[in-house]
Amino acid sequence: MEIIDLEKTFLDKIKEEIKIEPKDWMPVQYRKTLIRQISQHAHSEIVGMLPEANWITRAPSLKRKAILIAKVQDEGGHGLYLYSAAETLNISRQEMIDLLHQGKAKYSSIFNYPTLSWADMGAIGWLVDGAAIMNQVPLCRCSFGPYSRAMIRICKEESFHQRQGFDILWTLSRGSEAQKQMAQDSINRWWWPSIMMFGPNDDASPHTKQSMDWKIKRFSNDELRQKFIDVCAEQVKLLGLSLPDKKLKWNEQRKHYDFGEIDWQEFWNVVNGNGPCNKERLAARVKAHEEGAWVREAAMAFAEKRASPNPSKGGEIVAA
Ligand code: FAQ
Repeated sequence: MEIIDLEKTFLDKIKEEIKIEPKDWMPVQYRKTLIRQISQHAHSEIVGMLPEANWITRAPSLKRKAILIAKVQDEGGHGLYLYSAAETLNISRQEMIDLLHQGKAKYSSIFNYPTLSWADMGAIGWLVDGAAIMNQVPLCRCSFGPYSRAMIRICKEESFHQRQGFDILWTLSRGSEAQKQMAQDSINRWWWPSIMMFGPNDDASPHTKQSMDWKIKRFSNDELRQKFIDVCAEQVKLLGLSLPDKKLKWNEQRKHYDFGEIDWQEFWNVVNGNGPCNKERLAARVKAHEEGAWVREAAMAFAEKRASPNPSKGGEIVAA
């Protein structure tokens, strides 16, 4: 088939909401965009384990500790489904991880902030997982089959994470004055970085238009950010706490909350590697990867042993 026909078939599928699968023809740039976005997303899940893992040993009860361990483990699982989805686009996991470790691949800006108090586990669940869900539910309808299918399970788990975070803040907000203060301080620190997670404003976002035309993204960065702000502005009232934005105000005409100016200089500073914890996060990932080399080697040796014919059993393939 001529390229022009292949492209028409591809675009017809997009138009008719038929998923693009790994063996289908796709434009080079569509493949590149997906590898970029899915691998960035996978890296975010894996690096995103670090800020919360910091509190596992200091969770205030056995129940909270068990829930936090399960949550952090879920994030690791999300990273693995996403690396697998990206691998169907003809890039290896090792290549993706190398790019992360060399500082060439991005991961979400949010994970470069420190977790200073137990309340941060609540704010991360409520705000960071909340923002992740707002961004990721539309990705369940992404035009690329493996990514959209991975997102279905991820979103179910993220929604549990979001509720557990809200529950932590709810408990603190009904506790002592010091606990209430701790919750408020945490929201104050996590609010602005959370709304930066949606990415630059639409007019400064080079990828949005093409990604929306290809139905990789279903909503723009600003549309999703506004939806998130509208939801949080109401939910924070239930906690009896506030969001740190004096300009946050319901606009009856727009039927949305107006909000203050985002500090884009801070956002780009963090994205470009100069946030409060960028170096620490990357160093922790590189160390974990290096120290885990023996596990990968053992797993490979085991897989090879399982796949090799065993002469003592007449050449049949045996389970080790
Ligand atoms: N941080 O043109 P756009 C989670 C980059 S998972 C860092 O708007 P696009 C779960 C962008 O890559 C959180 N970089 O790009 C969890 C691009 O750079 P490039 C992660 C950012 O792709 C919870 C440049 O700026 N979620 O939280 C950020 O159309 C709790 C221009 O931007 C996903 O990855 C940022 N915030 O839209 C885990 C979701 N924003 O590549 C543990 C999937 C933008 O040209 C604990 N990704 N950049 O050098 C997406 O939906 C999109 O990729 C966006 C960006 C919306 C993030």
